[in-house]
Amino acid sequence: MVETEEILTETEQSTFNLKSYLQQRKALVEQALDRSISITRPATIYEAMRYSLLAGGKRLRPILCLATCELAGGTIEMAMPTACALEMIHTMSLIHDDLPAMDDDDYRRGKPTNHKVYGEDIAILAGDGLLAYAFEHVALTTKNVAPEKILQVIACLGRTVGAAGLVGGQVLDLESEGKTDLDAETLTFIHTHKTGALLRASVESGAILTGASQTDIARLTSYAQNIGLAFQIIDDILDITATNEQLGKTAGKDIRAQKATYPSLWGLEKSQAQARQLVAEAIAQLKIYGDRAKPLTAIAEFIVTRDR
Ligand code: GRG
Repeated sequence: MVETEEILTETEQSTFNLKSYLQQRKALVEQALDRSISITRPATIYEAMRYSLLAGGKRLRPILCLATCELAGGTIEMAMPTACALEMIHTMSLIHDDLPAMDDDDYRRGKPTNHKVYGEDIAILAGDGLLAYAFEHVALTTKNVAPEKILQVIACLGRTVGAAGLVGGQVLDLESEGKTDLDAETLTFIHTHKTGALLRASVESGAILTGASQTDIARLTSYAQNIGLAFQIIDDILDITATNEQLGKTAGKDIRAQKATYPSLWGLEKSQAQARQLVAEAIAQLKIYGDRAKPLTAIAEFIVTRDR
């Protein structure tokens, strides 16, 4: 078991400026996303795709991919197409999750949801368009990476979005609606698939692109699995403690829907402690990389301290 206090104190003492790092990386990602899709005919679908893709958000998944690629000896340029694809996939999952047939929400990233602006039919197709384009974008625009590594990344993304990943997690989530007696194992299954899988792929793909060894990929994947679960626990906590304005989406939905969450199973305090422990375990995986791991270490810390 890792000593949480010891690791967090070390991180706090580091001189790494996470705020400016995140701002700078986010700006690079936003620029690349803006360039990735232009409006052509039929304009409606391209506008709907761009509406959600460029609506903001923390850009955590692309930033994780870029940071892992750099840690493993690669460059931002090598990873940017995959980073953009991860954000396209994430955005499509938000568009579909917000649909009336799914979580039914009107508000996302501080704006009306895609179907509220473009209608359900176009919102479904905007999600489909983003999903398909994510794969095309990686295949066509990745430079200075061996073709077999690009193929591996494409396979990793496919596994992540399908029934073994996001789709499977979403199905179990839908089937669990109204069940207040959900056990921790089922809840963890839902979240490792629905939320954790894409965070894991963000880190794994960044490492794959550089030709990292299986040992490094396994170590970095373990980091990602821990932060993925911690991310969801904090998401559940923020749903209770934060405002609509803070989150840019509707807060308090889980309690209103009587949904089983980590805080409903364990309470707020134990959930917070569990998230901190997971982050400590994640950071422990990075120790071997020394200063090169500062960005990933600081991002893990950000996951438990974030307020939106
Ligand atoms: C992938 C084919 C395919 C279908 C989608 C709808 C669905 C299947 C899955 C739902 C996935 C989902 C919405 C999970 C929730 C993940 C989560 C915690 C999102 C919030 O992420 P943030 O806080 O959001 O990073 P921003 O807006 O900052 O990017």
